[in-house]
Amino acid sequence: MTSMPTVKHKPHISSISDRAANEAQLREAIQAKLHYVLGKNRDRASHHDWYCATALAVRDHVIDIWMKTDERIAKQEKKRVYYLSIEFLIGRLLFDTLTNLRLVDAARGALRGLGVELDDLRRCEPDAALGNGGLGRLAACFMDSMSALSIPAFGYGIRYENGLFEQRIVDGWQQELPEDWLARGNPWEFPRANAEYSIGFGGSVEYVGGDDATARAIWYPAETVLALPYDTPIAGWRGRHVNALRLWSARAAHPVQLAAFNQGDYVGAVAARARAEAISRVLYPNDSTPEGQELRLRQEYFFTSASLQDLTQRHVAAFGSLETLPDQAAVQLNDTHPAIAVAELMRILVDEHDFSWEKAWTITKGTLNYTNHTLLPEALETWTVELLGRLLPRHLQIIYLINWLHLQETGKRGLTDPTLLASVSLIQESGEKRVRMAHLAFLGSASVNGVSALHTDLLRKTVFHDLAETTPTRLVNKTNGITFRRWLYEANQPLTQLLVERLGERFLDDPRCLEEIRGIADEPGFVEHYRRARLTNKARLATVMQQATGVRVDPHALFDVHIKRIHEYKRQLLNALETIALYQEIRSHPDRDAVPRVKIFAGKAAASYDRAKLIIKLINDIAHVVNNDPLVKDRLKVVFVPNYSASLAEVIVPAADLSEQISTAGMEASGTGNMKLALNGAITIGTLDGANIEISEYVGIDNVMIFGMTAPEVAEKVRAHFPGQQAIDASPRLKAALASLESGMFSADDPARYHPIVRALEDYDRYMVAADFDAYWDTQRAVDHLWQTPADWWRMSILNTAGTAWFSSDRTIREYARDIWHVPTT
Ligand code: 26V
Repeated sequence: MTSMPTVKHKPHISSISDRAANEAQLREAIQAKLHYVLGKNRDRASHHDWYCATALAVRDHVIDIWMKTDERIAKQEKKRVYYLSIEFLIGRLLFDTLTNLRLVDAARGALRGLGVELDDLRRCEPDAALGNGGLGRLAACFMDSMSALSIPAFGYGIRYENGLFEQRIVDGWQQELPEDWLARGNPWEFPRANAEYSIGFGGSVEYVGGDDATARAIWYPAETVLALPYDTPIAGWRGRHVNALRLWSARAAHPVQLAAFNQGDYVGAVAARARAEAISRVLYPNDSTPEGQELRLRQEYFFTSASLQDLTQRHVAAFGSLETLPDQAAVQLNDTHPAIAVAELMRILVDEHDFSWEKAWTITKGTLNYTNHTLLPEALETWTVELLGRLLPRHLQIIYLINWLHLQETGKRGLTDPTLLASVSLIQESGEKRVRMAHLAFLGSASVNGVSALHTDLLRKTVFHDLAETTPTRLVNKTNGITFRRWLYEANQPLTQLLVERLGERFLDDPRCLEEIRGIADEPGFVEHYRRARLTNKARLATVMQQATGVRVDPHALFDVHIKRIHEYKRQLLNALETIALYQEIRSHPDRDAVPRVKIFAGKAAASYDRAKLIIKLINDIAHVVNNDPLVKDRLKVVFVPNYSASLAEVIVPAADLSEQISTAGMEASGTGNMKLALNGAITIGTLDGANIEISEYVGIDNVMIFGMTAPEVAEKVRAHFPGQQAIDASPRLKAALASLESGMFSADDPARYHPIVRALEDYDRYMVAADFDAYWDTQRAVDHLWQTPADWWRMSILNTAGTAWFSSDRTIREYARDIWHVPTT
């Protein structure tokens, strides 16, 4: 693990002696904002008004630091990092910013003096849900860590007008409603009118000559869209450094087509505008297959081109020529969504800055880096040559030339086997010709990384097997991490307070000292406080769940938590089937004691993913039957908490006793929820998948509950098209659970509802739900047993908190900085 030093700088605002001054100053500032900016009278101000006034007052502090940071960076000519991501799942910013500036108590006091509770305001802020799940949340954690470590960085993405849809559960089914986070304004963003760029689409290309290997060209796009930047300051820990998250919004170059307008064609006159502005209208689901999504490709090119134009222009302004770009800029491509950057940077260098192809290629490969986030074949992006050529004709030419030179190079190395050449080609030739974006990103990057040890290992063995063979050092691992500021200090104040009491404030700066609590994992006083902190969090979650679903639960029961996107590979179905089996066990032994358990589920399914939506309905159907069965009493409760979000996770994570990380081995690239839950002391029940493996290494294999097949075992069964029927026949318990689904026990209104699920398992158990069922059941019973020995349970739980310091995104970012970006950190 790389070192995480203690505080070196004078904190901007932190000491307790400053608190009274800060409080008085903040109170005054909040009142002034309410009065002069919002034009509101104190007596008539709503919670939302107070929220806005507080955000604006806090923002002033952020701006002061932001300006100083910018000055410092410009003066020192530091290398900059650019993080390109089509998703940033930021969540709320008020409390986060207050935490990082160490102003929480001052703000609380200031507001109290005005008769307002900070915690009421906190909930007024809508989540910036500009992401689907792990990938977007990782980008947000990285933004926090880059600021914390004083890395001069920009996040670049899209300012979606509608973030991830709102999920309602109606009669057990998911319904999607549009989300409208900007409806009441956004105090955190700054539009920057001085940095707009034109983004071209379609049209034709004219050659104007060049060196041997290339021909410089002029692209005449048929359509131009404007990219307008909105900057959100991201304040780092202790307010030492502020970076910008720059999100692009699409505007039509010509809002109204005058010719059409003058002819009375009012709809036609604004049609181009609607088409242009659709680009930043709505976030796409990342986990449904992108079939014919022209708009998605437009989004990808739109934000990639705007970002590259912006950063190259900044570089030229400072250094005169793009020749030195790799020395001054490191660009990280978050998955393949910005992979068109490889062709776009080449276009900028060759067509606009007159570089030779060879020189341009050296600069491109020295500047770009790529992170892969999935192995699932259906998730690897490809675009048909037809669509790419129609939308980006110049880029397709560049891609073909890159490929031609790459295949020539491969041939020169003596690698001439046609199967090998087909596998390393940028163009997939089987069926309709498609461009492989992961291959393009791989070739155009200095460094390519996976997001957990297992994932990187599998990348080397599968997707990039042949590409990595010729450039073995290009592929590296950077295991994901999470920001402890949001996921411990903010989300779990009772536990944080206890840890500060025991370890001192230094723990907030250097979480590695969490290791020290290993020594007190058996100390009754500490255990009791740790347990009470959890109980406080569970009581809070119980209230939230009752308000949301009407289901009452006992905070003393075991809270078994499965929260993430709903996807077959994440196996919520396995958990649901075990729930049915557990219910049947309770019913057949009504007088036996059982460990009281609350099964908590939350997560959204992509709107078009029917099977995932059926699984949500199944969980709700099971909940309905179980929760209303008087025989069950408090032994089992099932809750599906609607509308999962970053903010909801902040309430659920600190209240979890058990963390469900049960993806089919080899399918979850890393997972980051697993880290959040372990840090907060939940014990993992999980497979040997993604970062679960590293979690079990760091917390100790005896402190996690591992079960199920390994990735190689799964791969073999997948190859053999494993029929689940075999496993079902061997497991009376699974058989009984499936029989109850077949009989309509959980769907009296539609007895056939779950037949497709049963049939699919019997036929081809692609996700090994049947194959892993018995192992999962047995491990759950071992969990019951452990719960009945509280001393062991709490020891194990504490050792999870003690052992997860390595999963701080500060550690991850230090590794990126050292090995990929080559920039210093504090
Ligand atoms: C995309 C698709 C598209 C087609 C249908 C199936 C499918 C399934 C998953 C995806 C997600 C692709 C990228 C992604 O979000 N990966 C997630 O990245 C996280 C951060 O590295 C990581 O923790 C998760 O394990 C990984 O799934």
